[in-house]
Amino acid sequence: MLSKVIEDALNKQVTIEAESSQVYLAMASWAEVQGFEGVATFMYAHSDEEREHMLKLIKFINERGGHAQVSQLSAPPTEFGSFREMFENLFQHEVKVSASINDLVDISLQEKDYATHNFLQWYVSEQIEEEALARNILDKINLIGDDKGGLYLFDNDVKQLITTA
Ligand code: OFO
Repeated sequence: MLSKVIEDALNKQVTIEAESSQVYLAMASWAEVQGFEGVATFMYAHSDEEREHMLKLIKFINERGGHAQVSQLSAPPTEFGSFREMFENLFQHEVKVSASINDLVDISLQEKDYATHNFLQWYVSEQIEEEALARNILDKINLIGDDKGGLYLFDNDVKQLITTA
């Protein structure tokens, strides 16, 4: 059975994952409108992944006797300026998500809820991967700079970086 403190904290994370999904969906739509099909495909897939992260939390909360809440979400930006700005935004977003997962791990220890602590380890590993992926993409974008041909190739290649977690 979840304590109220843990249930509330997990529900806060449900909202964060749902908002992540919306942010990446907005990025996908922006990239698609700019004609960058590869980046759009990458972002649509990433948005789906975040929805999976949200669903995993919902199932866990309900399985443990809590009640997962579906709440109102804040609207993501609609413009992202450039690839660099957009992926920088994605990286910063993931850093914030990692901080919130770390807080959750901390709360689970304070509450001596070892089942939740164990469940959260999946998110801890996932965040390491997601931050590394975002950093890797940013490095590539920085190498390309403003080279149009390079951006075209990047758009083509980025689809291979789609993960399925
Ligand atoms: Fe991007 O890993 Fe969930 O939020």
